[in-house]
Amino acid sequence: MNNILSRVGTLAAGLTLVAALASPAQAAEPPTAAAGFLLKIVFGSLQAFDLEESGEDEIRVRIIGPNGAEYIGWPTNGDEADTKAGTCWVWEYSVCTAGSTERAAGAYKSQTTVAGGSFTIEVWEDDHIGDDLLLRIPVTATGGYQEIDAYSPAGKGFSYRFRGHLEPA
Ligand SMILES: [Ca+2]
Ligand SMILES: [Ca+2]
Ligand SMILES: [Ca+2]
Repeated sequence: MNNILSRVGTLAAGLTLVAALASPAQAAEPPTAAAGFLLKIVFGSLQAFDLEESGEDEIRVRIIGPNGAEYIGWPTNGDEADTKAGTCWVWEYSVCTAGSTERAAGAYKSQTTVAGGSFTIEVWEDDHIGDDLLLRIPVTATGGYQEIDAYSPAGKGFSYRFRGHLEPA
């Protein structure tokens, strides 16, 4: 995992990092009925209702594995996406509200987990001193199709919504 972690940010765009997010400790646990059943983390859309900054937020999506390893989610080149208020980035499907401006988000890096596996989806805003956490979505995989739907906490001065799901890989 250290090796994978050290390569974050340097992976060539287009290289699919299909990394099982199960930690070695998890893999050593007694098998359950669904052990080893792979689930794909699917990104649907990400809507910016209100920005953290004025003008544009520079955002990125990361997936944090159970051992703390950080994986690039989007943009796949490790950069950030300039986002205006009202923008709704669409990966695989739109759950954008009326009045938003839908934009094709392009590719994201597909990751997999297993039934019972835990990971966290984070959306960050790039800043000069200390980036701003826009969304933090802890997920524990139930083993089947599972919706992921999260809003920024109220009262933060910004508002984002991430939609996605888990599905059998
Ligand atoms: Ca900005
Ligand atoms: Ca910024
Ligand atoms: Ca900021």
